[in-house]
Amino acid sequence: MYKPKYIRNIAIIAHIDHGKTTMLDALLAQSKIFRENEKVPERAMDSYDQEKERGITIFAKHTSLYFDEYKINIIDTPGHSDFSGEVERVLGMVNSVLLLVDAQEGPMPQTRFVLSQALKMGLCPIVVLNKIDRPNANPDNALNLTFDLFVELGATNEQLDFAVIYASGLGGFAAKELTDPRTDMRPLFEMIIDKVPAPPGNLELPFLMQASTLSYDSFVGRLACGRILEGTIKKGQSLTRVDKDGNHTTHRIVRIEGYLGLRKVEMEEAGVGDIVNLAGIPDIMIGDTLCDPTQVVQLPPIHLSAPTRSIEIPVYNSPGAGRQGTPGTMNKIRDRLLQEKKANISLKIEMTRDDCVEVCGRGELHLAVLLEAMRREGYEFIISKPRVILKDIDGVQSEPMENVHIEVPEQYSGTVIEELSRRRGEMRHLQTNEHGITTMQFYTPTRGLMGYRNDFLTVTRGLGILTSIFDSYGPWKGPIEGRTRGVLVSGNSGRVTGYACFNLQDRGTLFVGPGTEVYEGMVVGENTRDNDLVINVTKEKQLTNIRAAGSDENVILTPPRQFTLEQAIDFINEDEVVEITPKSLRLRKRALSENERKRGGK
Ligand SMILES: Nc1nc2c(ncn2[C@@H]2O[C@H](COP(=O)(O)OP(=O)(O)OP(=O)(O)O)[C@@H](O)[C@H]2O)c(=O)[nH]1
Ligand SMILES: [Mg+2]
Repeated sequence: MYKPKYIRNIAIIAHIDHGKTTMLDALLAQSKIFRENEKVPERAMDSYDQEKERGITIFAKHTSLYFDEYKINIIDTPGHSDFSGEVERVLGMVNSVLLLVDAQEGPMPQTRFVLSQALKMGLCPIVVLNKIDRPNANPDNALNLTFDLFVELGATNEQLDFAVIYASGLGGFAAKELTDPRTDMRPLFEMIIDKVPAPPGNLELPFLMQASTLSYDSFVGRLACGRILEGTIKKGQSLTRVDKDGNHTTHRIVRIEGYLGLRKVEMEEAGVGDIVNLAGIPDIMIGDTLCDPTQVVQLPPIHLSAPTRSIEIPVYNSPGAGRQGTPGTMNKIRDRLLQEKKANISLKIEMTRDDCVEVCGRGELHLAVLLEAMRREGYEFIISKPRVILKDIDGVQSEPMENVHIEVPEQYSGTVIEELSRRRGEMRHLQTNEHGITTMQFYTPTRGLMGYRNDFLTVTRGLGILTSIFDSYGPWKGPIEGRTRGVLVSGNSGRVTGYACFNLQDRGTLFVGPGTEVYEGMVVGENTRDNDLVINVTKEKQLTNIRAAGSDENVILTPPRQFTLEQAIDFINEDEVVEITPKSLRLRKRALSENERKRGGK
């Protein structure tokens, strides 16, 4: 007989890279759902292609495992602040969270955000001081700082009395005390069973669930995932779906799905407290209520913070349009984005104009993941520079402000401070530790951070860490000058020659190498000066009598700078666009509209 008291629902939350997905690997590996000789792949839950490539979690995902007679439903969440909507969305499904804190780094900006969300939901977190195997781990200090953070965020007494455990996901062990033997994950499993409350709800009441996540299966279509709040459901039974506008439709549930480790399992029935996927409601949306047809109710919508920046996908009219992919007609792009809007609720898509679509998201990476997915599906399109979404708050023009956390080797701190101050950042904290690493915190307009990430990496020679997270809307900070350097623009079409590159490399940094096809108006490099410069990158060496055979191959070229999609988005100015095709990523100049010219391109 199914008993909700043997269910535990928990999410793993933390700052980026604090080890959530690796922790899940260890829990999966030790929950006896794998055969003896079966290995859990590294970061098994990061199953989406872009997650594997980028080494970060993008979507929240759940799985189920068993420990003794308990079924534990665990949700892995992303730590990057661009995907914080994923965390907000799933907290309603769980009854507690594992708050992972890197024992070396201590709490970081996203720790603060995810913890504040969990506390607001009334959850009592379990604090896991993770990565205690690291050489400079200082779990006591990390614990003190975490406690301070709870206090600062207004935790209740019950929340402040949190359970603590020390662990290493990589090492596959957890320990209640630092002096305990470090054997396996059993202490963490036991703590989850002991401290996480069993889900509330009544098996006898009519069925009730809210769709918190959607997934898709080519056979049964869209599946709604959520925690069953009341009652039970059997395959073949009918349910009423209530959408956000209060409309009712009734559907037969054709499949109930759960997980067992990395495998999907079909279930004949499911009951209150369990987290399941239901198929049979073709156009279900996130936030919709599913209930018994005899007792229709509407649950309050899932609230997510609004996006802070937007980009435009204008009509595509480049010289190369359609050569490498599906020509991006506005209608096709619109259809694709509408599809996205159904599942990706932290994105907002505006289709108010004929000549472009506006996509609003939380950050460059959030937008880049969608654009990259479209590109891989064969779409070809252009995008404009992101803009922040402004708001009128009590008659005051306001803009999004972010908390920026920076760690750099001490010698670079001066340049960073100078640049962020120019970008209207206010320094809130500055400290250099015994290892010569300077930690800084700034309160900065989102606008001021745009275009800064590339620069930051160059200036700190890739050794700096910059994370930022939306804080709140604040009064407009006045004009901020963007990129301080101009670009090199190709004045003609053709193939880039090594000869031209060699002669031009003193002018700045090239983005193209010999053999690349370019066209007029394409941005092919960054100027060392502040103006834009039209250049000829296709110039051939004049044949002369003294030319030695093969001399062209002997020139030594600096390798061109390659952009990732989010770096390209970060780099461009208002009068430039990124052209995205399945095979390439190009930057180019675009004509400004009359209105934009009046605004001065800002
Ligand atoms: N030393 C040590 N390294 C760890 C441990 N757990 C994870 N790591 C490393 O930390 C990095 C990030 O691990 P992930 O598990 O992907 O972190 P995450 O929290 O899931 O990251 P996001 O999903 O992107 O927020 C990887 O390089 C891991 O190998 C640990 O216990 N000890
Ligand atoms: Mg992860």
